Amino acid sequence: MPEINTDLRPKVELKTERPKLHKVILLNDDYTPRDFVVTVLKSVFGMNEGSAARVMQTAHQRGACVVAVFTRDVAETKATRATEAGRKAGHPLTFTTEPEE
Ligand code: TYC
Repeated sequence: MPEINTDLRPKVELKTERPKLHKVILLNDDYTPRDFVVTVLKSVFGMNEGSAARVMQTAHQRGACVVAVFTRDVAETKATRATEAGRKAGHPLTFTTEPEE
């Protein structure tokens, strides 16, 4: 005997989408002192000396380096703060953001 579905409640699918993550990217330039880059990475991104030095060195050698990923708001706020720290000290240091695929 075929069974008949007697449940008349509409099926509600609950979907909670994960917010898309955004990368903060450090760009190399020819002028910002290496120590300054490391100091900004430590203060804005909470990195330790070793990780900050590695990220700085990678950007220096390859032109850019992903610092970390965050939700869009946090990524943009941190990139702006870090870039402004450079401007305030007269350096062209630049951080950008881009969505992760
Ligand atoms: N290239 C800079 C120099 O030689 C140092 C530097 C490294 C600047 C990484 C920016 O994202 C950067 N003084």
